Amino acid sequence: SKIIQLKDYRPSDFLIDRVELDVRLDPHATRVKATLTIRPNPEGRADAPLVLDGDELNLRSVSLDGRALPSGEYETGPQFLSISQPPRQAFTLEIETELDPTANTKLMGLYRSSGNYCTQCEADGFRRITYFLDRPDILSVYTTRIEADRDEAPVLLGNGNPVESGAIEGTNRHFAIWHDPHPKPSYLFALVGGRLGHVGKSFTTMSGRAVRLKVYVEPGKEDRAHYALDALERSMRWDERVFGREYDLDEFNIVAVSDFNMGAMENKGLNIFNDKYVLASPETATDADYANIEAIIAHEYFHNWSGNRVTCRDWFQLCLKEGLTVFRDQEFSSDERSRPVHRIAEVKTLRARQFAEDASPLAHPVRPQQYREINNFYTATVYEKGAEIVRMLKTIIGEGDFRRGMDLYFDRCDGTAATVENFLDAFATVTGRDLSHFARWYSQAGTPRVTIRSTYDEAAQTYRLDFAQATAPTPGQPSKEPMAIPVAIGLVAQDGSSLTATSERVSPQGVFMLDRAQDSLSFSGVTSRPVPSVFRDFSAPVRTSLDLTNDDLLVLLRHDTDAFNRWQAAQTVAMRLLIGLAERTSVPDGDFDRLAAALRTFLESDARRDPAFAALVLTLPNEADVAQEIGANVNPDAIHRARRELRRMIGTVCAEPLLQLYEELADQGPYSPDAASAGRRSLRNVSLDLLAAADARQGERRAQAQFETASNMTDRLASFGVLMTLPGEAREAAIAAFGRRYADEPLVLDKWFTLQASIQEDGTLDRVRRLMEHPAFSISNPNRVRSLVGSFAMLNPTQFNRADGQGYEFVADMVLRVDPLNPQLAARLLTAFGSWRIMEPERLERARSALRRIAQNASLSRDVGDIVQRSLE
Ligand code: HT7
Ligand code: ZN
Repeated sequence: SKIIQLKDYRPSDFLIDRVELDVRLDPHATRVKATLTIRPNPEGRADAPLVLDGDELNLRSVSLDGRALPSGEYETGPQFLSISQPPRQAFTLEIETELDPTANTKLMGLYRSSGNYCTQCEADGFRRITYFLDRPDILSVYTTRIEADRDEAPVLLGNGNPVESGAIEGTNRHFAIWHDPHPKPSYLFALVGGRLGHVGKSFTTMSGRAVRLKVYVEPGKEDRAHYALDALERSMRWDERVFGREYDLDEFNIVAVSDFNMGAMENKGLNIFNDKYVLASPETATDADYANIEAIIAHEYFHNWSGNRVTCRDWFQLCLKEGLTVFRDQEFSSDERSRPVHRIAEVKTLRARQFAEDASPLAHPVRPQQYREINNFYTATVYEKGAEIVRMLKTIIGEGDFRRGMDLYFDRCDGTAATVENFLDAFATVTGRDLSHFARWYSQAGTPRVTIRSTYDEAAQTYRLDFAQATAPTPGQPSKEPMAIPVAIGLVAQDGSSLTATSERVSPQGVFMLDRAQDSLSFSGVTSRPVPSVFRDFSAPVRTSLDLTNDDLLVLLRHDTDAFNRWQAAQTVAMRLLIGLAERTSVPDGDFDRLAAALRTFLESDARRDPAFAALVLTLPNEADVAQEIGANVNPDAIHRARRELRRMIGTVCAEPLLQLYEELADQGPYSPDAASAGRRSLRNVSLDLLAAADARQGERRAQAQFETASNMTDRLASFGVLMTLPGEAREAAIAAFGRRYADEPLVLDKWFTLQASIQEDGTLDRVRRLMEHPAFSISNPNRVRSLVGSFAMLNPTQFNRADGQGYEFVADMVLRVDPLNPQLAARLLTAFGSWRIMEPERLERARSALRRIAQNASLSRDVGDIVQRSLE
């Protein structure tokens, strides 16, 4: 299929200034009348035909300036409508199409979820509603009239402001008209019709305008929408305070739906959400769910400026809105919660998803240069690495210039479809800097590795760090250039006292710019051999090799003023031990003892100050991280055994303080999702897990008791998770009890599916197969498929990567089964094969043959075809 290239971009030959849509909702025969005001683009070609995009559309009629077009004057198929000789001045095109939203299982365009009508147009779903110039640089003012049966769809929502609504006399139907004054690309179009309850409140913007905020959910679940509404209000206030951005319509509506391909969608004034990221109650949602809801509500709201008011010229610029908006939502969560704790969580996700992607056959630049299927580029690289680039920019130019640059960017680009160059230009203007080397972060794929060697000269009291950077080849980029890497750095004395050493190459903010392949940094006035603390707060998305001993690292754990690097130090030591255990290379016993002892001291002296941070320090790198770090010839069983063994050792040495914390941190008072309370729960639950790793029988009793008496989902699920690691009757009883208790709660059953699919035992594949027959499972609901099949593929390294290849074959079967229904979902599942090339030879061959079996299928979607082809290259 066709490859689309960034270098081929050219402006559209036509513009569409106004779109009037008249949508008559019907389960199988929805009628859409689109009246488009079109004119030739002065920047386009003069004699070009008008070619509109379509996808699976039924054309009913087409007329131009009020005249029905005879069939000789246009050409059409399900994928296009073209007029070879359109007028050379402005004209009106009226197109009528008919759709079957009930038959739409792809969840793109207009579809039904639990009987309600909703839309998803990003990236190219609008062409499934009407023929259009479905590209993000076509900005139009939309008016939408929606008509529906009153019983079927009492609530009718569109983009923008409500204009009019009423009954259609003599029928049981009614209508609503919405007008959105802000020109927008078609991917931000949305409508909703259905039976929905809501919660709402009024918000007064910084300039004093009143905005009605509403969150719509399944009737009866309104009490679970308050947290989302509160998060929305806090997001709006934050964007005013931190970025000076105000909301620009009279209403802001959020609708939760049960069938959704991704997390949520930022349609102008009408965000549509996967209900998993809206609905929350203490009994059904965990602390992590609350944090996700807050982050995603904020993310979609922040798109109103970074994405909607300033949109993307083309889909190659996706990171322009996504990377920037992830950065903004991360900053929001950091301000609302604990900054260091949030930073660690961000980096854990980045490493698990983006570093893995960058090391896989699917690696691509943050701004790709080509794609076959754009839906496959909503990736960790575009989102998470895209956010890291924005953060590095801020680190390099400083807070004041960053804000001035953002203001200039919004100012210059408001109402336009912009590029990454436009974004960087704003910062180049305010700082007077040349950012062309920095811009390489957008075009060069792969995670740089920075190697650092240290030399201390006691006589001269100098300390030197030698840096080298290198990036491994990625698909299409065999050789790499050096990157501009901000290294936030400090020196820590062995006894923890502060060091006043200086280097002129380190900025007053403590940042050294590494922009060559090799460079050195010298400090003078260093009175004793220090421990370097580099990449503080994870100042750049790189991997690091440092010549520090474990003892040096434990000094950092104890004394570093940078919380991120305290955590990182413990992770690095643990990673070394895990790799040693997994590869059976010799690790001196003393090394285990010293880590366990350091953690014990930490628990006794420090854990209570910041329980959330302590919980992170006590959580070992996960098995996939260890596999990544090993990088080749991986045996997942050995890694699993190693991690279990290290947990057991730490649980044993730290049993006393862990038990004390477990008892001390017991649930007090009613549940609150705030970060401090969540932090206490997380430390307590990490303690529960380590104690169970050290003593299975006692651990089982403790987990069982917590499971039965828990007063909130966080504690219940954590104890359920611990029970999953302990085979036996107690576990099976808990599984049955959980299943019965939440039989009518699909989102809670998703957690139940996930935890069972994650059991690292031989029987799990059969268990997953059986669960696919469970009445709550549905192959057409993305949340169900992701929680059962996706979790098996992504969260169960030993069973997905079974030595006999059955894990791969099962996931391949599922990809082939889901593909005809929902290609996007199938393609996502398939990305679980991302790490197949790092496996040991036997597994590697089995994974290859499963991938080949998929590739040989004649009727693959473009989505799956693209992923399987790139995975095998
Ligand atoms: N901008 C949104 C992306 C999205 C999406 C993309 C493809 C198919 C379905 C989709 N649903 C949402 C989400 C976001 O980043 O805010
Ligand atoms: Zn987004």
